[in-house]
Amino acid sequence: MNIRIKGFMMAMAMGLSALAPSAAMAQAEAAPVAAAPAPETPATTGEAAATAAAPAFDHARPVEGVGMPKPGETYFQEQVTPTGRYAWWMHSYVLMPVITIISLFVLGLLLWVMVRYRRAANPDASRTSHNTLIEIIWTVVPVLILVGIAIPSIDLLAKQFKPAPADAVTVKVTGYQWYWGYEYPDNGIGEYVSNMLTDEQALERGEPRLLGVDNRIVLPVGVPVKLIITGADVIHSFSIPAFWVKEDAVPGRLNEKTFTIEKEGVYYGVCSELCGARHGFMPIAVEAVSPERFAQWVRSQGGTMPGEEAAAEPAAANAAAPAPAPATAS
Ligand SMILES: [Cu+2]
Repeated sequence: MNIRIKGFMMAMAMGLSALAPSAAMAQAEAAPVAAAPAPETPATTGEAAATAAAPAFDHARPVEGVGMPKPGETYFQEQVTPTGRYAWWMHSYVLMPVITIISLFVLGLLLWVMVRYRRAANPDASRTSHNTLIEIIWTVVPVLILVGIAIPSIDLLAKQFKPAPADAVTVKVTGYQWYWGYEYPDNGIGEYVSNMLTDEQALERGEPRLLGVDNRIVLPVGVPVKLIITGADVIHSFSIPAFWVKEDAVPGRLNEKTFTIEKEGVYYGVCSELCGARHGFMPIAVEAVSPERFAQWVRSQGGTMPGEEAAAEPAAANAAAPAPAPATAS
């Protein structure tokens, strides 16, 4: 019997290791993040925007433990969006206490019944089958608990799916096998591709392993952001734990996600829907910067800010005929 189980386990283990050799190798040969030269300050030195012909933009360096998982961590990342903080509160101060109290209460009842009414202590069992008061209590109390949970829960849901205001910064996110494409339709920035860095590149740039990318999404803080999320081939899922964002990227469908980032920094996420062989190697990196720096980045990519066009138009109208030609930033 024992031998048979052992044999089965061995076969399972061998089968599994045969299935995922590349992942195992990648794990083995990789250097740990901790070995990277720890970027103590979020200095803006180093890597300039890769292919920008326009003014260069210095990207921020990630800060160890911010916007990324920490070693040994079992809880949520620190939330940097209002809905994220609300959801965190809901989880930590509503759901967890309710779950804990109910579990302990039921455990206590079970232990009490098992000890107090065991056959040795209570040989002559009661034949009672109904008790109106207790039946009302065990119907009404759970209903009240559920209503109490439903109120903040529905409120949170409504906040998460509130449509973005018209002036929100819009990014179209497309999931591909196996990388992400980002486009800023309102800023005239066409789709660019974001790929994972190799272990060597990540180490060199002080980026976390398996999370660092060559081209990040850059977003302003304090401004509503609207993501339009879709998939090009199979279903992917765009997620950033620090924003409490996780949205499926489905081919032929546009999903929307709105949030406002409150703190500057670099935040990481991963594809969260099994999408094929390299599902585990299509990370997401968001660089949250001040609105001024965001405008700077947009110009460095050859794009324009919607405000710039609006400011230029009245001037043109005053000078001459109502020229419809949009101003182009240089
Ligand atoms: Cu994917």
